Amino acid sequence: MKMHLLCVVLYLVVGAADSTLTSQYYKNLIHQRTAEAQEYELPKTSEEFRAGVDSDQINDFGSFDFVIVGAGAAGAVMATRLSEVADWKVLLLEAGGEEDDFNNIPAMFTFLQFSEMNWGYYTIPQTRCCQGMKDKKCIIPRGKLIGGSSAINVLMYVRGNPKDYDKWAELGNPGWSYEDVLPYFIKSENSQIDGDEGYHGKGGFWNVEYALPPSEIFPNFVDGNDELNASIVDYNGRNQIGAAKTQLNTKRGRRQSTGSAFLDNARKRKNLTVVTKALVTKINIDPESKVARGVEFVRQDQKYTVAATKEVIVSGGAINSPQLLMLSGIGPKDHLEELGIEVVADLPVGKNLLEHPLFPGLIFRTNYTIPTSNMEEAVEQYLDGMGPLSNPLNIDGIGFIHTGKTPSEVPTVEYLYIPPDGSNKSILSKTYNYNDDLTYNFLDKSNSSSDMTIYLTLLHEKSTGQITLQSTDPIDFPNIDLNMFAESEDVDNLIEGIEFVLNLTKTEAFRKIDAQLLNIPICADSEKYSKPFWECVIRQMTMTIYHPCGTTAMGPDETTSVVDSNLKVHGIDKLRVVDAGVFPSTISGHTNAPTVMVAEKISDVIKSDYGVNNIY
Ligand SMILES: Cc1cc2nc3c(=O)[nH]c(=O)nc-3n(C[C@H](O)[C@H](O)[C@H](O)COP(=O)(O)OP(=O)(O)OC[C@H]3O[C@@H](n4cnc5c(N)ncnc54)[C@H](O)[C@@H]3O)c2cc1C
Ligand SMILES: *[C@@H]1O[C@H](CO)[C@@H](O)[C@H](O)[C@H]1NC(C)=O
Ligand SMILES: *[C@@H]1O[C@H](CO)[C@@H](O)[C@H](O)[C@H]1NC(C)=O
Ligand SMILES: *[C@@H]1O[C@H](CO)[C@@H](O)[C@H](O)[C@H]1NC(C)=O
Ligand SMILES: *[C@@H]1O[C@H](CO)[C@@H](O)[C@H](O)[C@H]1NC(C)=O
Ligand SMILES: *[C@@H]1O[C@H](CO)[C@@H](O)[C@H](O)[C@H]1NC(C)=O
Ligand SMILES: CC(=O)N[C@H]1CO[C@H](CO)[C@@H](O)[C@@H]1O
Repeated sequence: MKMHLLCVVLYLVVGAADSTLTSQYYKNLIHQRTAEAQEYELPKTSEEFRAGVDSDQINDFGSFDFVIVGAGAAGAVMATRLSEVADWKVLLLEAGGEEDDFNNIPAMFTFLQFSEMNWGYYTIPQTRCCQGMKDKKCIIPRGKLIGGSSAINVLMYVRGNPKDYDKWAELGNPGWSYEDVLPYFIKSENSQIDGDEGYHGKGGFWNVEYALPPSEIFPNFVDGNDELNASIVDYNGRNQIGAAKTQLNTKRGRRQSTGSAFLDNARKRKNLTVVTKALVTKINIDPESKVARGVEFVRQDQKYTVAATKEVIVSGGAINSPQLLMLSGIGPKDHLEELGIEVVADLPVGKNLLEHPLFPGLIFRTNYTIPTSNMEEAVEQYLDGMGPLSNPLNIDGIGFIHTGKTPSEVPTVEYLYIPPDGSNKSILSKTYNYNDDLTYNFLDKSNSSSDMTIYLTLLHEKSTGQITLQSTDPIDFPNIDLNMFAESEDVDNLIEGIEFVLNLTKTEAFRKIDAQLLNIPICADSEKYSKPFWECVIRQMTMTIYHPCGTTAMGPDETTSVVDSNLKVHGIDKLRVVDAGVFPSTISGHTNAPTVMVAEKISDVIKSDYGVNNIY
């Protein structure tokens, strides 16, 4: 009995000391890494690989059944699923490093963009969009670590609309209708939410939950939508149009990248080799037979070649995969010849860059003020799986509407409700890359204790951009031309979205907190709040919601697509692209969950191709 009591006392003392230590550890970690981010200069090239690229000695890294390029949202899932097959040897090559306790804190996502976890891309100077950004360049963050962009993203779990996938199938891609892909969304998921029955998985690798606690003014969002007759929905369920609490890929308040959710379950397998800090510079393709034989990569100043006996799987993401393909001779003939690259396959690689524009210009002063909190409390709450550190951007609620005259179940615009969170927004404004005028005269005028923001995302943009090579040097960044708002229809749809948000904030529910639009101090040549005014503001202020896709689109036709419906590169054997680049058309959601779905599905296709039975 006495012994027992002693144990309890000891446990309590040691446990408490432990949690103080942990709490101190997190406070120091946040302090140090946020300070580093403030100072960090984004790189201009992948310079750390220079010596390896220049080395003229090639080492042999051996042979694997599958070589996967990139451990991102798709690559980590591919490696996890393919290494389930005991007699397959799988190699996963990742240019970045490991995740850590810092990137796992959801609210630190803005700081990750100013660290080695981000490749560091910007667009080339734009003419019709990004006009309010420094040098007219939008920032294009991309994860460079295990988990890829899913390790630095905002963690919103938004699958898109059933009709989006039916359209993929209609475009000539059998097997991609909603009915076909829904089982794969469900397979990955471990849902903690009260979603529609039949649409959610429990017991999958990937957790889905709500951030806790909701903002005190979340009910205003619900009531305001209700006044406009927008229903409350499970947007990943039966009906997407309406409003809802945000579903997040966190687990007890911590980030669930595909690295931690999927790959961590597989890394101890003997048949899976994961190599970090390895930049793949070329896919080796036999020019005669057009068969992919393996890849070349550089690591720690050394150059290697590795053979893939079954397949090379490129999962570098919608920006990097096109670059790697083009460096390897797969791309638009004219562009490759211009750079002196021998053409292996003439395909529209890098064209059809789709991206969801994000308009962050609607900030509202309210008479609600959030209670002050401090880092101490925030860390304690985080250790309990909740609180402000668990919520990436405090996007408490989201909604979907269809603008335009004809009703439709497919939304055109998404709105994201961000109540005041009291955070220091200085790093957020850095992620916008706004010029001094917009920074000082607009963003800096907002007060994060009392201002709420409603972001707008255009879901089905008509304008497309393009990825091209800047040079044949693999450490050079690709050229990213977003080309948003080339089509005026995109501007019109976004303006309707703005009108909807202004209507929403004039409801009784939002009048209760006296929501007033913060002054937008630009575009003074046009009458304030007229259509030309909004068009001008949109072209200045709109950034992206970080959803590039479509650059290696799937489809049956080699003039308009790069891969077939099994994601095999047209005309090349033993080579697939599996990442967000293969989306053939836009989706009404965010891109992470669909990318994971794509990888889940193709893993089964590959298993089936090689006669493996444990198919889902
Ligand atoms: C800041 C941010 C916020 C976002 N927020 C959300 C959100 O809230 N919800 C959502 O659904 N989506 C969000 N997204 C988008 C989502 O994360 C991506 O669509 C998704 O991760 C894309 O997966 P992918 O596999 O195509 O590419 P990635 O996840 O980017 O993976 C590519 C991987 O390949 C590696 N790689 C690339 N080239 C090479 C090479 N040559 N050699 C070796 N390795 C290489 C990269 O380092 C990376 O790890 C966000 C993205 C960002 C950047
Ligand atoms: C919402 O529906 C009610 C009842 O049908 C109707 O009276 C009201 O005008 C509608 N409001 C809006 C904004 O459409
Ligand atoms: C916000 O953070 C920046 C950068 O660390 C700092 O310069 C600024 O003073 C902070 N602002 C407030 C209001 O604390
Ligand atoms: C922000 O708003 C709060 C609450 O209204 C107020 O106390 C604070 O002084 C404001 N801060 C600034 C910088 O205006
Ligand atoms: C905004 O409200 C006005 C007045 O009720 C209505 O005519 C208009 O259609 C609404 N706009 C949108 C985009 O919902
Ligand atoms: C906010 O403004 C509304 C509308 O004017 C008013 O009814 C409410 O009492 C105000 N709340 C606070 C806290 O000032
Ligand atoms: C090719 C290869 O390395 N296969 C091994 C995969 O893992 C199983 C079980 O761990 C081994 O038995 C195989 O030899």
